[in-house]
Amino acid sequence: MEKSRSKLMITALSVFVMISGAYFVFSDDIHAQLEETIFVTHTGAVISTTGEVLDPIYTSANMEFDPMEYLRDFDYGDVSTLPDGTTLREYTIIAEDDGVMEVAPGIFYNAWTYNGSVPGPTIRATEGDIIRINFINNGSKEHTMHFHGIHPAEMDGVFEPVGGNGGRFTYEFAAGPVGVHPYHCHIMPLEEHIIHGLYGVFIVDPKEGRAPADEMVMVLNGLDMDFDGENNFYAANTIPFYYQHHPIQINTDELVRIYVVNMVEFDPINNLHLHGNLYEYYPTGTDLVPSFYTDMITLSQTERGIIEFEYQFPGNYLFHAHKVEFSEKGWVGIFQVNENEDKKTEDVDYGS
Ligand SMILES: [Cu+2]
Repeated sequence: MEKSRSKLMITALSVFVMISGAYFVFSDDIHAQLEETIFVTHTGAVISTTGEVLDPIYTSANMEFDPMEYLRDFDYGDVSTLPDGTTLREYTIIAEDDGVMEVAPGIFYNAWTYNGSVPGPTIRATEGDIIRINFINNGSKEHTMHFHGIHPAEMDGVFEPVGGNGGRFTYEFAAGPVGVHPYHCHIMPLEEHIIHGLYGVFIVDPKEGRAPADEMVMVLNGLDMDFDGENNFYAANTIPFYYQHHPIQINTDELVRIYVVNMVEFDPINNLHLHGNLYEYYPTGTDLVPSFYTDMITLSQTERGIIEFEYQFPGNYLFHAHKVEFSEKGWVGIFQVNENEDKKTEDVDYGS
């Protein structure tokens, strides 16, 4: 009798512990689910919801971005010659922060842009050219342009915030050093201004030039759709999976040169793996002699370089992050290597 009573008490006690445990586990979830968020949309409407907030899903898409066009598009500016013979390259860059871009079917991103795209235009010059940028901030927040490279402090785009609604600033400096550099907004909170899209690529060519090549720009970027400090998608040039669905056409026996810049925030590293080949790698592009011959580079925030390769055999070859999570969330593409009719040599029968 005594034995069965204590057994009953133990059973009752364990049921109580289980139920209370379950309450503590589930009550947090329930409260989290019921938490209301109130916010103002870009159209001025006040929305209250207990659901997950994507910013903003209710305005229409108003941005066009073609990753294939961006890939090989270099902006040399309006060119003139100064009295001392130096080349002057002038640009007008307009910042905005109310863009909405459909980055995947039905998935909209609140993009902040330089000249209406993410990334902004690829600014290209020869070492020693004078770069003059007429910067206009048509956004609602303060923005700047901060270039990586060598220039005076007041041209660094950090301590001179440019006010929204038409604020202006003229950045002027000599292009240098030779290489590939990022530019981006440098207003705090920096992560927010970068993750929304205010960045681009600045290429400084050596005076003697580089060997002729099929040249491209790849900005490796992440998209934090719900702005919780974690990326939901990854890409080369903004649109997840774009170059997998639209393979980049290149030719056998033709030099390909890619200016690669890693702008992924939040994740400490990114990387780039090429299939069926290896490439010469020039870190930051500052040297004309490659540092590595590899099929894998690892890049931290704003780390960049130039990769060069030629394909011997035609066919489809993947390139992607070997951080598999990133490739499965969009950072993957294909080079479709076509037989180079100009350089076609004797056919060799491999593998038979
Ligand atoms: Cu900004």
